[in-house]
Amino acid sequence: MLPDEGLLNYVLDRSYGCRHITLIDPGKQSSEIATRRAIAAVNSGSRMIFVGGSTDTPDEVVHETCKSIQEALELQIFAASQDPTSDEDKWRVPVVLFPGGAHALSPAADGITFMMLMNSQTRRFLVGEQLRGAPHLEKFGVEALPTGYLVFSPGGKVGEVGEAELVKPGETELVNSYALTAKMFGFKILYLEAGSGASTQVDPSCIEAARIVNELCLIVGGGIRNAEQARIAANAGANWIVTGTLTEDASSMEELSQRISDVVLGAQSSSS
Ligand code: 1GP
Repeated sequence: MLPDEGLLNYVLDRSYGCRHITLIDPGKQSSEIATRRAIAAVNSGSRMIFVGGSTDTPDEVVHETCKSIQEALELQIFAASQDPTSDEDKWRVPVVLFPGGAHALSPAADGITFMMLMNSQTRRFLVGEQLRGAPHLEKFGVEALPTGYLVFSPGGKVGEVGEAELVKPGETELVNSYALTAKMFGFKILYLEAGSGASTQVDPSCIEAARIVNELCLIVGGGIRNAEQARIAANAGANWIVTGTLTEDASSMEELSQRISDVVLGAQSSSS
């Protein structure tokens, strides 16, 4: 659901401190399960839903998931509007595509992280997939969020598929150069990614090096599983923290809600 201030303003707004994104991979769960998880995540404090992740999910599956999550959020907004004690705005969170390529698109999404995989060694992920996807997005009217995407070691599947020259811990000057480059290209967002299920999160000194470029909104994800890790990333300068695996391997909705509440608290407890 589109927030009142518009998608980009909502994403760039720093007045809420470090916020949390739940990543739902439609290739790994039915749209019903994805929707139940998204609703539980928003109820526990997530302020955005990303849909995507896998590299081989067909459009129809992505669309079904986006549509189903949007309908469930609308229902929650309606229910909240009937109850004076409940907060309607809590449910007004955007559903944003986080695509693995030009195939995973849906007109039911509020926007898309329109990304250049900046450290890819192949044209396909620098500009090729984008070239194929842009006309569809234009037709759908899905808002593109201009995003630089930088993959750190260990990098996981995205590092491999994207043929990324992985950034290593401590390469702060390199990260600063990437951040400046992202700004000069006109990107509003820089996503620092360690890879889904990564054994180590993005090195906080690298987050700090990107943070020096104050104009950029920093999204940080990959391998974050608890409040302390979220706090570390937020303290280093993350504006948003993404978690995916945390949601997908929870054994129940209660466990999922507890895990997300913890990470949200960790992100919010940051001193920066
Ligand atoms: C992957 O950054 C995201 O693109 C989330 O990673 O699955 O490790 O939370 P996790």
